[in-house]
Amino acid sequence: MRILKLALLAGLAAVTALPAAAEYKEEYKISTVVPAPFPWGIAAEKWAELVGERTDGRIKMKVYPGAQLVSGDQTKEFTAMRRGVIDMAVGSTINWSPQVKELNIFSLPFLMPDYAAIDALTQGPVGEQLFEILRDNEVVPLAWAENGYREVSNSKHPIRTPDDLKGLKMRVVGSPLFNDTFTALGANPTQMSWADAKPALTTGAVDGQENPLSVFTIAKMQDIGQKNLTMWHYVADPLIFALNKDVWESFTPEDQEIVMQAAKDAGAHGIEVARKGLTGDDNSAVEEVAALGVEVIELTPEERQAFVDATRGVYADWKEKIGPDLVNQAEESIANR
Ligand code: X2X
Repeated sequence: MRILKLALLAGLAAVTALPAAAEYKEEYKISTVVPAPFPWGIAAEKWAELVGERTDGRIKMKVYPGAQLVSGDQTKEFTAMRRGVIDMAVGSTINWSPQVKELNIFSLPFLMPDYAAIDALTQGPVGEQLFEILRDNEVVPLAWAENGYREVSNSKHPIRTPDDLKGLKMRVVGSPLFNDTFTALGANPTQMSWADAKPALTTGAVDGQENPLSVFTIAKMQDIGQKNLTMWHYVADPLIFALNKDVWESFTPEDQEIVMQAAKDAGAHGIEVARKGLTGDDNSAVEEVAALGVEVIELTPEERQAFVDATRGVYADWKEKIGPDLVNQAEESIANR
């Protein structure tokens, strides 16, 4: 009798599991720009790992770094995901901002003075509104992670004042906002993908770049001539876990819940890794890069203010383009953080 009951239950389980399993793909591809051990790659790997574990392998996700699913052109990632060429991504707001203009908000120069300000945006009404906009674009956003505060480096000389940027050839990525910011500072910006950035820095085709400290150290930029690094915290780069809408809708409600919770857990882990050695009393990430022979410049509040002043026009201009209501909301969330 007992055996019969068990067999019956097993049969039932098989029947209920079948439709979902049959609909699922062999593998879901997650696009990222950088792999582990960059905090970004770690966050994406963690997502895949947690989903694999929690669905008993029903949903298999694999990370494809280097924006390889879009031939290295990271600013095409969002469109590819929307169209279903890419199933899912852990993507940078910078790389998606050419298609979703509101995502430029995180690249407004000197909007977010500290980590609490980033959190006030991603975890508050601004984050909600941005997720709503992404949903309107046939993409399902689930959670946030972090690339980090983007610091400026170059091969020529230390940067302490806007004047020091004059004439420097800078590699930038994303929307024209980055061109505008560096042009306002007197530099000579060139848009290029991450895949092209390292060769351009190596040959001296460009003098400098801006990226989070973790990207600087893991990519060993000190070895390609980037000897001067200024900690100006001018913008920070949150990451978003998202899926193509049809892929999302193909999952059972139970699996949707698992995929979403796994993204939140992986995001929290990724943020912790991204901020390691950069918060509170722990300045070890900065000390490590200085120990590699890089001249690290920490600006005084007055020195930093000169960069803020030089980019106010760009801020005002892009506040209009992004949407004044959204930016006002961001300013309010930051003031009340
Ligand atoms: O290309 C960059 O600079 C990077 C890796 O930080 C992004 O994808 C935004």
